[in-house]
Amino acid sequence: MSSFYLTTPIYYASGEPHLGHAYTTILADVIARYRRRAGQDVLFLTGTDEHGQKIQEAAAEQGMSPLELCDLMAGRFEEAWEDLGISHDRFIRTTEAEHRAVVMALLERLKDNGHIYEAEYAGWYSVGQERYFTEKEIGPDRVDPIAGGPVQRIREKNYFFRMSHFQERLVRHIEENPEWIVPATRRNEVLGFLAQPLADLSISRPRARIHWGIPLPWDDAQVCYVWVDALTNYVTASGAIDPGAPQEERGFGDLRPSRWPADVHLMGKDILTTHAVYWPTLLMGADLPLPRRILAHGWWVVGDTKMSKSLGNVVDPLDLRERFGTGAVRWYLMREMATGQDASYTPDRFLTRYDELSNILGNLAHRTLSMVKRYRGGVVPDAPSDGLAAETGKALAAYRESLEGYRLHEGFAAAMNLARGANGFVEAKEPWALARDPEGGNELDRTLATLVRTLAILAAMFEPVTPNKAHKLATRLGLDSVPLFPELDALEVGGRPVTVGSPLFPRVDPE
Ligand code: ME8
Repeated sequence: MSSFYLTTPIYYASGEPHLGHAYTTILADVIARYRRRAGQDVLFLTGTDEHGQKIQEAAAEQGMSPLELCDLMAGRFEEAWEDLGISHDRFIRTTEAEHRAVVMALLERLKDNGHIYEAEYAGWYSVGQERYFTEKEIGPDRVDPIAGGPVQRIREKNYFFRMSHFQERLVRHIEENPEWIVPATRRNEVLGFLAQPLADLSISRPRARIHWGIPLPWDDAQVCYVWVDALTNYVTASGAIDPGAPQEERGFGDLRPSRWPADVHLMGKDILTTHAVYWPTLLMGADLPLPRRILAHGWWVVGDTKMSKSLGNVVDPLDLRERFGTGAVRWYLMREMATGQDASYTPDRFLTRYDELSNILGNLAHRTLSMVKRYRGGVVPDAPSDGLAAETGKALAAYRESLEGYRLHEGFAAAMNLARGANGFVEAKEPWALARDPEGGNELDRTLATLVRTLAILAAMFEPVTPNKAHKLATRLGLDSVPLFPELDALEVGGRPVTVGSPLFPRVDPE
């Protein structure tokens, strides 16, 4: 069985989960579910980023210890993911002992390889992004260029990683692997950034200023820079490094069988540089293989302003879920955003997308099941079910290609189009007229069997995005479970008892 390892960012434990976090995590979940459904052995990792100045300050503001705050917030993220149907295999917290040991092993490795040196440093630091920016990046107003927050002038002794040493190798890697960073606009952004000389990376902070972090193995007065700590989570969870083993046997690279390298790191475009520049150069420095792909998606905005805690316009996905259900939130997020581009949340668009589920897919299921009940006593006729064979084949191929190419919005558009086409098939066949026609029996059997078969295929196509509803649909069709993709060809629908049930996506009052 082939394996697939995918990751989301680990979210800062300083704030509540919001729609943006939900988007990336649902995106990962959809891909994970699709891959499992296609027969792969998946490792799906998410978690929380728990060290650094941001957390230290947030905890102090709330009168808690940093770990108390992290325990609380990690719990909030885990609950949110449970409510949104996330099927992660591992939730990592950077305060775990295993992670701490792996970070220390990695730092030691970088040092042994001669890539670390000590120096005095002065620069502009954004606590919001937990990173330094150049004069040019912060501009005359001196704000962090990503979220517009404040930056502070810091001068102190740090240890540095010779990131500059890997610049050429990184550029070559990006040029030789055009699909390594997707979409292409993001890849060009990184290449643009790398057209300038790359500075070395400060990888530590004096403990006197920031105590909340992992100590450097060789200098207890310094803690590891939080991004180096955080990025390493992907390796920790892969099992590539056994921190308990002696240094020579720690299994960097290919010594220890593990899930490393990741097949894809998913993230928002805000943290592309850290993933596409810091992370691969750190891996090169530690002689570890690079992840196979980096996907940076766009930004959810509200109306036309960025969603942000300070603006107070953060959309709470759990609130939407309470009113419309988990499937509706997941569907909206996946269907509405073209992977890679920005998208705007508006209640109107949310309702429009919900209506698709209700009026097209839900309606197809309801009318099909009702007709099987009314005309055939609730048992699917044992007749050829090939009425929509060409449409189905085409839709499935487009869907699979889109999901494998991370164009999920296109894949789900193809799935919804198939449902739309099947509704058209109902109108064209007029089963109600066939039922009245003494000669219409065979044609009616064929029509109903075709519709049930199409719904079974739609259950498989919708399972990654609306898992609960897809399972419900499969049960109503008389199936034991949602079929896997390799099972679809041989699927028999005839003779199965169906249940009509209440609408899968009930109509809602737009108010
Ligand atoms: O950056 N639209 O954590 P974070 C789309 N701890 N996606 C959004 C979004 C929005 N408006 N807002 C947030 C960190 N996201 C670090 C990551 S990884 C080693 C360390 C999503 O809590 C998106 O995935 O600020 C973005 O990259 C991430 O949340 C940032 O989460």
